[in-house]
Amino acid sequence: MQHTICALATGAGGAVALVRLSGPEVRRIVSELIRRPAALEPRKQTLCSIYDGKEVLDKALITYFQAPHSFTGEDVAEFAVHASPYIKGRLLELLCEHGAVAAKRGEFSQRAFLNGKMDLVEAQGLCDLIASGNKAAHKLAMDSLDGKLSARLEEIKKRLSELLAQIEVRLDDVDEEMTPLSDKFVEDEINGVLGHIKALADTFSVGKYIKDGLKTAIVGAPNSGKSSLLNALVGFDRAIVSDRSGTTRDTVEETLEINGQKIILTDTAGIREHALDPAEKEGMRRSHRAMEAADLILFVLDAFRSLTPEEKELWQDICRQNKRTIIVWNKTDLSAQCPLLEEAEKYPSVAVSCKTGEGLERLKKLITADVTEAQTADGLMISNLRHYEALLRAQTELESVLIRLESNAGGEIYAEHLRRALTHLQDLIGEVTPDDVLGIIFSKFCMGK
Ligand SMILES: Nc1nc2c(ncn2[C@@H]2O[C@H](COP(=O)(O)OP(=O)(O)OP(=O)(O)O)[C@@H](O)[C@H]2O)c(=O)[nH]1
Ligand SMILES: [Mg+2]
Repeated sequence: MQHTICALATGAGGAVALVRLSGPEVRRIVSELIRRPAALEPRKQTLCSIYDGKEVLDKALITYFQAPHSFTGEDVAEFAVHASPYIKGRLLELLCEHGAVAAKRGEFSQRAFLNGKMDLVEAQGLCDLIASGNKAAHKLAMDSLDGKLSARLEEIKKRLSELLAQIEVRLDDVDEEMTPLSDKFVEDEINGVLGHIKALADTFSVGKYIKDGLKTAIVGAPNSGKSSLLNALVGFDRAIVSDRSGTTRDTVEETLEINGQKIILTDTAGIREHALDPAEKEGMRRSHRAMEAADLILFVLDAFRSLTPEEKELWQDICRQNKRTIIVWNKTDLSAQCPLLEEAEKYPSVAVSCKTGEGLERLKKLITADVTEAQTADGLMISNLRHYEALLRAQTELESVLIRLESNAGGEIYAEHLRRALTHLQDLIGEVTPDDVLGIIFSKFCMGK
């Protein structure tokens, strides 16, 4: 039999806290604590005294949800108690003294999943929803939680299953009474499904930024205005600005929201050939590290002066990294003309002045441009590495069918690849996922969820 589990579902602070209890013993445990059997009516809140021995621990609002009409699919009670650390802690102790056990991370969600209340994609959406800190991340999580993403995956699975059935039925047709499937038909079907899978997988590059934030490094020569740019974008004096070269030593990080998206902005030490001291040298090493870790590079140049040899070298270095990069010509209040930069036409560029604020709105649009472009037609996106990898595996199997078609390998082989592709999609939704993997996935959820 399943244990009855309990946990605090709310964080620190506040006036009211929520304690959750789920499992077969909920009615008994609650009745013992409130000393009023039969007081619980499903989906109704009841004000009850919770007894700790002879004393009343608190007066709580208890909501009872009867199985299977609850979040977990089991009997559930939620106690809204006063948020004193003593009351919260003692209530959990009392619940355990009466037979409940402390829930593991994500255990309520895991039970909801096991009882068919939601699939793995929806459960992940729920976890992301709780963590979402901005509008874009919220939408992404909501699409996953309310089943839009699962519905798309089901459609893909259905199409593949139908194709597989058509192939398998012909494998059993020893008398060859059925018309064979043409290679063209199989190829078209596979290509159709591949199109959907690839479109979804392609959104990962951006989906993960929406969830985790876009790591953006501001790099360039000393005095080009990197720290000024950081300050202008975040809207306050975060980093020290001065007219002396080599002001910034350590990297300075700030998280902000641009057009509803999370951006993790890092200002770095200016790169030049000769560092004044070991601290500046270490600063430059950190600049390179930030550049390597970044998803997006803002290369800042002083439009007022021509390029130094070190700047040219740094630019070559950036080009070699093959990363999303935006060229930012700064100080356009001093000069209307930007010096020539090799291969600049390959990258988006913008002229700004950190002093007057000119061009900053355009820069912000460029920073978030990828997200607007990368969405599928209906805005569905994936942001989870596990989902991405499962889609890639399914994609590889389908591409194998296309290759095998060329050598006329036969239905047995096509069916095998299709079965494997389907298994990867089922794993994504959680239909065939082994228990230990489920345990790992749910252990990343928060307590009380
Ligand atoms: N006129 C003008 N001056 C600017 C602009 N942006 C920055 N400056 C000035 O340029 C100088 C250097 O600016 P910083 O932001 O400290 O430059 P940095 O790239 O961070 O320099 P390091 O930290 O030394 O690498 C300061 O005197 C700023 O006031 C601008 O758009 N226009
Ligand atoms: Mg600086």
